[in-house]
Amino acid sequence: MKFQERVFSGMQPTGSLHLGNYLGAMLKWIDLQKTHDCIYCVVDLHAITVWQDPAGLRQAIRQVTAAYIAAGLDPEKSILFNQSQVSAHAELAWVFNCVARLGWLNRMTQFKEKAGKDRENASVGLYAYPNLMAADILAYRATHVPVGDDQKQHLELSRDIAQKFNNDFSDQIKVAGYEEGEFFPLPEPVITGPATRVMSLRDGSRKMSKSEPSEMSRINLTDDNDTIAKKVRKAKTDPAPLPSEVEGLSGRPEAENLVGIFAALSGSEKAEVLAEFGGRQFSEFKSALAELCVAQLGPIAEEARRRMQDPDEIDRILVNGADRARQLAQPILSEVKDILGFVRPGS
Ligand code: AQP
Repeated sequence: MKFQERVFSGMQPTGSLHLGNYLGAMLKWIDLQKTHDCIYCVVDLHAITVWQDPAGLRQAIRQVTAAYIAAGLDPEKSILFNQSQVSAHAELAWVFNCVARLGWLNRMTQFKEKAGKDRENASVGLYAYPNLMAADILAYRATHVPVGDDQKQHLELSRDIAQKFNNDFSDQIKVAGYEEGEFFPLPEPVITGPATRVMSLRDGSRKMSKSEPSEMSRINLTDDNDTIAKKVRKAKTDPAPLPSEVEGLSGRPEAENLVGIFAALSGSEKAEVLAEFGGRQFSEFKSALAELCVAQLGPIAEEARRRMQDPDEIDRILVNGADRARQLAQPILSEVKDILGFVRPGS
């Protein structure tokens, strides 16, 4: 069976979204709306895998939603909702907890990084996070998942889970009228463009991240124009001028990061950026980059702020999106229950 192409992706409401989220994922989300059926989610169930202050979480869910829409996500065209409103995510995640193997989860580098040395004290949810992510995607039989490079390993695990489910229940899947091994698609990561892993502005070896303590390490989608320009001006660089060729960026992570950001924001490639700025000093390049960041991100921040003044409207959008999402996920979940042998009304 050829699966109908469908896009799913999500972001955690664990703080303000940043330039890494925008370039690594959101720009692609917006682009894919033109060609695909898209489902975009504020993944609040994922957020609580680490402690969240409840009032802060509620605010962050609305803020992330406002940022999505301000960046160009159309909630009429795409389905936009917060994960906890659609119980199919949690239900299917439990099924996948029983499909995925401990050995698979033990290999996940993000758990190791996030749990750190205090592994014994990490939540079970943080460990099982990739199973919930597989459920998010497969509850809609999504075929394409636009994400940043850091999610590649989790996506591979989603594929393994889909494949194992298809194999483990192949007889029941055939009885349900599907071709062998074709109940769930194996979702494809969409990790493209010059900024699939945006690095910290203070340290070119660390990913730009919401949870990094230094505010100067990232550009938030809520920053005002002066703050954006200041952060770019103060970004760490090395003393040499920019190279003229992409190869000249190797071993210069901060330079490579800034050139990648410039390329992604201007819709070009690193080579084109270096063709223009090669041989020039960082001071000159940073002025141009600051201008570009302000021109692109400033209006998003302003529109998100405007939308945050009407939280009821944001909540209405999320409730409506959740209704649409439920209609897609429920029949798939019912089929999963039948395949597993659960008894339910009409089974
Ligand atoms: N630095 C990045 N460069 C490119 N893409 C990135 N993404 C995140 N950081 C970068 C992509 O953004 C999407 C949503 O990420 P998330 O909010 O679900 O969680 P995360 O990857 O854990 O993001 P953070 O900022 O690092 O959050 P914290 O600090 O809370 O862990 C994903 O597609 C991700 O790839």
